[in-house]
Amino acid sequence: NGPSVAVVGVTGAVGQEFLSVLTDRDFPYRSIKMLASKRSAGKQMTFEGRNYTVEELTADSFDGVDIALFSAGGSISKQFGPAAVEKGTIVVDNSSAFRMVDGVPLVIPEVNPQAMHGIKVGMGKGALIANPNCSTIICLMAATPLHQRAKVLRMVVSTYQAASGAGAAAMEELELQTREVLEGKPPTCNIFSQQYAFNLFSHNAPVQPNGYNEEEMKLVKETRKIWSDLDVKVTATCIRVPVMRAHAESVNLQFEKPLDEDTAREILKNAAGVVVIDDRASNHFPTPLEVSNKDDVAVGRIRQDLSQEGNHG
Ligand code: 2RA
Repeated sequence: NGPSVAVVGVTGAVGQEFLSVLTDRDFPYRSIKMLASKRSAGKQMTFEGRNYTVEELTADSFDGVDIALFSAGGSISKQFGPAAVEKGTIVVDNSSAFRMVDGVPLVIPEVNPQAMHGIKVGMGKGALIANPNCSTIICLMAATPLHQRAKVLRMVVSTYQAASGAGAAAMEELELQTREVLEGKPPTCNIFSQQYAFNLFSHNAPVQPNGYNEEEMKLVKETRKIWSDLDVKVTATCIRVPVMRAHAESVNLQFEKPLDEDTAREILKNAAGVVVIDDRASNHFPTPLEVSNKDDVAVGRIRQDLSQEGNHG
């Protein structure tokens, strides 16, 4: 029993993660459709002991599908998302296509599940649910429990984003470039316009006239929507670092009410989906290697900001 599921973009990095999460969470599906572009159609794959043929995504793919998980880029979501909703499918979309559209819930389940109120699987009524950008999800998983206690007025975020966020091809490019550089060969730059291995650079998203790139502006806009707080001040700097998986972030929060670091640590320890790794004595804090392939957001380096009045070293 359980709902019928479709994974759109199943051959991509996120599509593969969708499948792992279904397994990890023991998700009780009735059937599953593996959907991808024409290029990948016909590929054979095995999932949970069953063989599947990857099917080409078309407008008819969603007949009888209860839940569709989309991660095949914004244009595919725009083309097929609404068609799926018409067929009564609940679409969970990982692209940026609908995130800022009024009436489309932008949801981090641990943060604002109430935004999905009224959306129910198995009622034959379709709906679109967007999930935020990766940088916003990570940031708000940690910041929201603190925000609920002391209200965040301003947030300064710096990111250290891994290859995985740019997809499977970027991960392959990082590996290939690392080998090429070590062998003294010129690095192949197909996905990024510059050398990635042994380097870092400003995030590859287009830079806007205000000087911020689109990745940075997602943190600004999505935070406001998810917190339903148009006044929260957010500024971000997003950087791509040569790490295979798992983004890291520095998040500096300014609160309306006082909040000491011990209280903040306790709140985070009790927050759903968050683990605290904050061992000053052995200089052990979260690392990408440690959190790769895990669901929880790891938080560490929790401390008062000495530059703020009233905080002493
Ligand atoms: C990245 N925005 O660039 C992506 C992940 N969703 O890492």
